Amino acid sequence: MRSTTLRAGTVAGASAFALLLLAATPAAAGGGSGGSGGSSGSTVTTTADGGAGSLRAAVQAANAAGSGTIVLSPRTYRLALAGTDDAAAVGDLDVTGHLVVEGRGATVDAARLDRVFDVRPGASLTLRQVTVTGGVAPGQPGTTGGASGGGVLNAGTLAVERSTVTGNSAPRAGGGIEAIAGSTTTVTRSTLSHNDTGPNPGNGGGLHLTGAGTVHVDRSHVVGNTAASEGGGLWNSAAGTMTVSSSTVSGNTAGGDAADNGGGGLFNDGGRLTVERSEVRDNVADGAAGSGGGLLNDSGTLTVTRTVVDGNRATRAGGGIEADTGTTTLDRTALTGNHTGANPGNGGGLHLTGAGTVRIDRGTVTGNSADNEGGGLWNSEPGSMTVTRTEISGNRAPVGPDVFQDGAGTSFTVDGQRVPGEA
Ligand SMILES: [Ca+2]
Ligand SMILES: [Ca+2]
Repeated sequence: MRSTTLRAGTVAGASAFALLLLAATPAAAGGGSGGSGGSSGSTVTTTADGGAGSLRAAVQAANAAGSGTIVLSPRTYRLALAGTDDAAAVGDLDVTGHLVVEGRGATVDAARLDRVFDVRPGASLTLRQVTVTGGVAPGQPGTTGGASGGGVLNAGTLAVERSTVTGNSAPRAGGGIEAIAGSTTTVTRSTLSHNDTGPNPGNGGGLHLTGAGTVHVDRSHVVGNTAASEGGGLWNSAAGTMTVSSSTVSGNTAGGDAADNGGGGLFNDGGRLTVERSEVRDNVADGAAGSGGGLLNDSGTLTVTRTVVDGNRATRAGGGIEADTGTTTLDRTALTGNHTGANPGNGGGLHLTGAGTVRIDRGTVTGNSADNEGGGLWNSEPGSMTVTRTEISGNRAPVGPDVFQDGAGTSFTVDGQRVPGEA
């Protein structure tokens, strides 16, 4: 599903993308260096929220100086000043310069007063060894960043390194992190866990990208997040580029009821999503007609390489992967032990809806099950599905236990042999 809110963000973001990128790139390099010339090095001496020696005062000082590095200690810094602003005086910690937070095991808890960090356009934030928790996104859907980004809202450049974003909420999108148009987000050796989003509409429990931006998730864990509609773990926009490498996406849930809702682990809303050398396990699309327990590619370009998609389940179709038109490519990827059922329960491993293209090469499709048709792979009547050099065995379904071609379709081949259609 593409809500009006999300579409509006995409259109507005596309025009601003180039300008923001130009503004953000040189500055980001300075910020990433840990604060060079003109930076303000602030020592935080109290966990109190506000006043001399506080985290809030240090953020404000770095904003005033244009850049800075803040060093914390392994204690909990709990926000206590309610209110909404973009100057770090109250509520979330707004970053307007180039800030590095060396957490050294610190926790920053927004105590559900606001989100935790707000990276403003053109600004940059690097979080190292920080736990970000207790954030709730303020505002209304339909405004820029409104009701989005419970832990962090990123309109600039965000690097999350060896950190944890956990237990944050957003009504619209991005329970853990919301990245908006023109932003760059990297999550490295970090964990996004137990964040949630919804119900308005509720996309991207762990992380959500609106509009034209770039997200890299590397050597990280996306675990136990929940979205009311789409992308329990991660959600990529129509104009977005998202890459997930050497990471685990597991135990996430998407609850949307429509056939094009779901994507328990990851949802691609028409953009470019690449998943490589990763594991997508035990995610669920549990809405009434929820689809794509592991991944849902809604009319975009999905490439999955050297990845295990295992133990995911969906109510309607595509226990492992749901492809809804678009192009889906699996290379040296295992679809194992995924399940779909019972409404209607087609395509336990992978299901293609509509006139899309699926290519599977050098993979395995084993031990998947469907309550109705195509325990392993299910191809739509107008769809094209080309499978080569892949083991397909031990899948279960009442009709077409391993493979199923719907109706009069003629474009499902396994090593060049056409799979005959069934009504
Ligand atoms: Ca703010
Ligand atoms: Ca604020």
